[in-house]
Amino acid sequence: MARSTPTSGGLLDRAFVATELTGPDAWSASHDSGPGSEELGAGMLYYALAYALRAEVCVCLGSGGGFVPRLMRQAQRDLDLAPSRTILVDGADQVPGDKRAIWGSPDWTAPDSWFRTRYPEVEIVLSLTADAHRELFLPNRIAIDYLHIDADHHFEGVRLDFDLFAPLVEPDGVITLHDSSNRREPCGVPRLVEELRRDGAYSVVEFPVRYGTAIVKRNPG
Ligand SMILES: C[S@@+](CCC(N)C(=O)[O-])C[C@H]1O[C@@H](n2cnc3c(N)ncnc32)[C@H](O)[C@@H]1O
Repeated sequence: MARSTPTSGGLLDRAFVATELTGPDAWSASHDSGPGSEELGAGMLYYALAYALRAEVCVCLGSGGGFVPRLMRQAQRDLDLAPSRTILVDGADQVPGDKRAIWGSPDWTAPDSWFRTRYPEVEIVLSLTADAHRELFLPNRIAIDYLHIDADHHFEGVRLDFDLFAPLVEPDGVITLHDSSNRREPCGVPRLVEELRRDGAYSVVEFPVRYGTAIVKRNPG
């Protein structure tokens, strides 16, 4: 699409988006952005939620290229939010091989990777989500303001991640689910969305961006 000439700098620094937020990250395409893109796609939602909520503790479960944690952290940076932390949990090589073959592996595990050198303050936890829950989150009583779930997409996996981590989210906090409209087998996120809607404890709003992003919020009471 042809770009109009902005009369001001615009809300977005397009060059910054392309070099620091999308950069070489191929996984950003799963959020309707793309490597080197000036457009953030669903990334704008992740940034806006962290920013608008002034989310002091952001947690991302699973990330191939660090796209969501970058946007969470960038919102905290732009707000000068201190203290604040963004925690990325990813099992990487600990994920069973058959699941790795389907859902992929992170490209940032090297400490000198593009993502980790640009956002060194994102706390990396190289663990399966259930282990991180038991060994890090529970003993340290970590309360989450904004949680993004994008790890094991099998139904049992995403249901487990939701059941373990949603109770750690503050009453006013939010959760986003990636692949909420991805109905290709064996993706179980749409089934989780259906169950959450049926159970009634949470409100769910789904956005038709690429494979779908659902925003989930606990109902009062
Ligand atoms: C499909 S990729 C995420 C792709 C993506 N939409 C993005 O933004 O990068 C899933 C990630 O979750 C991780 N993962 C899968 N199962 C996991 C588990 N049980 N615990 C922790 N991480 C897991 C994988 O290592 C991978 O990096």
